[in-house]
Amino acid sequence: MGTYYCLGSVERYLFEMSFTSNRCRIGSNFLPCKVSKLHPLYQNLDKSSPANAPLIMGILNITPDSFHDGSHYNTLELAVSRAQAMIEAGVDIIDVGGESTWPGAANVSETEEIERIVPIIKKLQQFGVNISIDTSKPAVMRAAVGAGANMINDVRALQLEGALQTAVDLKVPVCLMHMQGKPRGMQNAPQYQDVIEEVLAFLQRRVRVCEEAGIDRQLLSIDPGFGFGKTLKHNLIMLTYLEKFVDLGLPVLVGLSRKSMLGEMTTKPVNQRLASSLTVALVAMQKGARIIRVHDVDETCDVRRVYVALEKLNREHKT
Ligand code: 9MG
Repeated sequence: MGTYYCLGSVERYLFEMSFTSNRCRIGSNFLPCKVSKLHPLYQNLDKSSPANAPLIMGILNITPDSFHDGSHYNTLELAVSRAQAMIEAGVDIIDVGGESTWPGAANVSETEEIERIVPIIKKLQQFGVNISIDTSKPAVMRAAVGAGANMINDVRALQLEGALQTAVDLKVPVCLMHMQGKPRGMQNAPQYQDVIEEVLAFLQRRVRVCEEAGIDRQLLSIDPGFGFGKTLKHNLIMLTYLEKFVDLGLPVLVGLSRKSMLGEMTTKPVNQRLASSLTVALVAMQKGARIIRVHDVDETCDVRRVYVALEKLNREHKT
């Protein structure tokens, strides 16, 4: 009888847990995070998604190799339809990027980056979805937020000239990521005495610099930067001890999706890393990551559904 009741409640919960495409940008759901006040963007904004669920950030790269067609019109059309599919699947934030950060990628000028991202952001903001801009360039940050982006995702943690002041002025949430070295050479023998201590110390330093410059702590999130100047072992240690980053009391963002560390473990090419990406997404959720940056939004939302159902049952059994 007891088992029957529990099963019934899980089924009912799963049934009630419908993710709609009607996204809202402000909300105030419960969140077991160690910060006293949390910016609305870091909470579950959609009343239909379960309280306490981690947020899914969908990757939308607007680089020439992202869309096979090449023409500007079709790039815009394709990017918008990809974004729409992510919204239907339950995405919380779409991360728009106009410059690739993989080691072999070519540099892109500020003007080119702005021309790539602004038309797409203008279109996407009509859907009411949260939009983050994946850039390190101050002018791109300003153009993106002017067009409707409401978050900055900076893999250089606001260290480029003018980036810190720009973030102060824009007053939107910012993700500060750790990277050892620069994208071009970062994977040439990265070294740490203690990867956790060093990455934690860097992030704490950047948080302090941001707060001293006038950025409200509530706006900040942190990211250990999987794959950015780290060997497979460094990445595995960071994932194993992800709670240490969560313990800093700021929302933790992780990007593991399809990364080469998964290729190293599975010997699979990038287009066959779905299973390994979902596995690490679940591990990150279990360890308290607040935002999971992924390519495969639909499948990761399924992982989240299962994770949330298990968590809810766990909590019910503890009370
Ligand atoms: C842009 N980008 C690529 N990988 C990333 C990661 O792991 N984290 C963040 N914040 N951004 C990333």
